[in-house]
Amino acid sequence: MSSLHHPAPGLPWPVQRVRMPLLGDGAKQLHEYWYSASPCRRGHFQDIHYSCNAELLYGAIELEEGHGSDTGTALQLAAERAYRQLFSLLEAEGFPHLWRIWNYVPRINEMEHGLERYRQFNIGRHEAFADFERPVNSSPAACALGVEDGPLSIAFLAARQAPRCIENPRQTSAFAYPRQYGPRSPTFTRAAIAGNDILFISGTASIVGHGTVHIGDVVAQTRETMANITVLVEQARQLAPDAGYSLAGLDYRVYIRHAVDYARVRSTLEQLIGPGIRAVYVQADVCRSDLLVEVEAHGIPQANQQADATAQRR
Ligand code: 3EB
Repeated sequence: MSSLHHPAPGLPWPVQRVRMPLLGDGAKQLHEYWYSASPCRRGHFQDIHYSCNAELLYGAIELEEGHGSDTGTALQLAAERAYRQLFSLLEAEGFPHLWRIWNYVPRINEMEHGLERYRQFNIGRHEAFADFERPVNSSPAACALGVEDGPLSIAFLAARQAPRCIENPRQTSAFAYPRQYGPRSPTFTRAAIAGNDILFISGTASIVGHGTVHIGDVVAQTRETMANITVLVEQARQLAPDAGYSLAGLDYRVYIRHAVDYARVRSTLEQLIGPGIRAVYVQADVCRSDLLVEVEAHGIPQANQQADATAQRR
């Protein structure tokens, strides 16, 4: 394998580099790992680097934007190419079910050729879903955030087994957003329970129905976001009653548009979830310019958490 094309030279596994400033005065860098209890096989497929065991595949792709054409802008075509590669790999390796996708899009709110770049990204992504006959109403849990610069970066977890999708009754499903948010809808579900009851909460914001609420008020947006996540967790508890999901038991990633809002967002979340909240705070652009904050999370069943903790103490 050519190290030239490796997304993180020197590391023996696929890596998604998230180019976002960490907020607060903790570490300068953070690493999130997904461990497998069984040995993994590593490979690459076109521009994707991946690692898989018998059940699960984790992959990452970084694409530079090339040139636009008659059929689309450079970003639209890059998004389409990335998702086509991804779906082709999943078909070839037999991991048809996406559990979670992390999308990081450079300059996501910039207007270009008369269309916001997030909306261009949505056209390309939607096109690939259509071509591979993937129904958008069984889309994966996902997030889509803006970074200052760099390549389009997408990471994904896929598996042999389908996840259970959760929509939010307080929100219009994203794949059914009306046209005012762009010519093609986003393709993601609000949350999913996958495998051994891992809960994935997609990027969640201050949206009720399909409209942004509390424009200009970061504290109210944070509260509304948590109201949305609370409803998702309640539904997850009904689907997997033994998993023991709770707001305080999740691991959060919090994307804040303006670094200056960090203290207020953090204290709001600590009030709502508790001072022991496990959260990473980063500065990022959110995919609607009126959204000031977005929160995502994942949850591991309590029984597994205890097993983990026991293993760590040994
Ligand atoms: C929203 O609810 C906020 O385009 O994949 C959240 C999660 C958002 C995923 C995506 C977008 C995406 O519409 C934005």
